[in-house]
Amino acid sequence: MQEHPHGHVENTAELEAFYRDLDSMSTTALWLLLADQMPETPKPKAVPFLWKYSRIRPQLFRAGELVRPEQANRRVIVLVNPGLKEQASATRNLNANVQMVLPGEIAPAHRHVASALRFIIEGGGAYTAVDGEKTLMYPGDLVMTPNWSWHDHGNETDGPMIWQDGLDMPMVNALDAPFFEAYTGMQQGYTRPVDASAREYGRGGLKPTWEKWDKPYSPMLNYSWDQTRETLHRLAKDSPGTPHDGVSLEYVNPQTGGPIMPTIGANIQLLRPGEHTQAHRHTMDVVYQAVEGSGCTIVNGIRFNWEKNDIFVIPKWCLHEHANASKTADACLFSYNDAPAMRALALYREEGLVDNDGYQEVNSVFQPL
Ligand code: GTQ
Ligand code: FE2
Repeated sequence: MQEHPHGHVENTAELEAFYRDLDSMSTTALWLLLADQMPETPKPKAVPFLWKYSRIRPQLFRAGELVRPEQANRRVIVLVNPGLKEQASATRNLNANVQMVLPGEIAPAHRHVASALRFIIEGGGAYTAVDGEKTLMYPGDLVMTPNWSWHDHGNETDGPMIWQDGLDMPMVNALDAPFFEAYTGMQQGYTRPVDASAREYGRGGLKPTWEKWDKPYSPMLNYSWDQTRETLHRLAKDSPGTPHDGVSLEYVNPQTGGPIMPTIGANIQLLRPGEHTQAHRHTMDVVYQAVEGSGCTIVNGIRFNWEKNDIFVIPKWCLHEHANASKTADACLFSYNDAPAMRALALYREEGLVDNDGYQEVNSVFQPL
């Protein structure tokens, strides 16, 4: 490698004066910026990080005493990556938030161009409504709230309902394209039967011929945990999976076989007892939530131990490998990513670690806050 891949200009008094003159006319010299702005490989400001669910949960209940969704719009705790304090998000392109709706509450209807998904953590039977259809939510369900769809949440059960929200809001804002609209009234009109889309599109390989769906995202509102889990565990019995992610399945749009939304993709993966995957890296941000079992993920040489419901992030181009801590039980990880957006822009890259049989050296263990 050259010593200065971006070139190098030795500073002089004349150049200093030149830079000041450029600055005074709101310009600058590219050679001052090049090393920073065109690094040879991605240098994310975001850091690999993990939030313990056991620490987040009590704060959600505190928020439950302090604010109601009728005032706050959404009772949501935002996971802030220490490298991204200014934009207050979990990764450069994705928000990872945790939301709670208590019995009797309604989070009022609105829409925005930021796309969202929900991964259900606790409770059972509260609803999210999207464009006229309600779905009842249970732990492990993946619920979609795509770009510009009306949505409200309500809890008519007698227990709290908690889920993770994943949004592409930071990406939408980086592109200066946010729009938001509040609905007139708390709840939208419900025009379709509860969970209609799951009945129409939720049978792999069959879809109704009369439904004309031309939106750029999946018509499925809820990918139920029952079906996901059954498929995952069935495949894990006799499929090799991938060397980097174990038995990893993508949630897909049944119309296209492609990702569920144009900007956000989602996966569920299973690590078999004792399984330890090889390290790779890619140009997507990934937010993980542990769903079953326990294990660790090694990111850039740091070991992140996780157990059920913990949330952790892997920023772009960070080497990572996963290991199931148990020799007898499966471990499952849900994740979502910005790969569909990166692929659409021809920015997606991926590579495996070849040294040391694909395993990183572990230098430290992450200490959660
Ligand atoms: O539930 O509609 O975490 O609009 C952030 C923005 C949740 C929601 C978030 C939102 C929502
Ligand atoms: Fe929303």
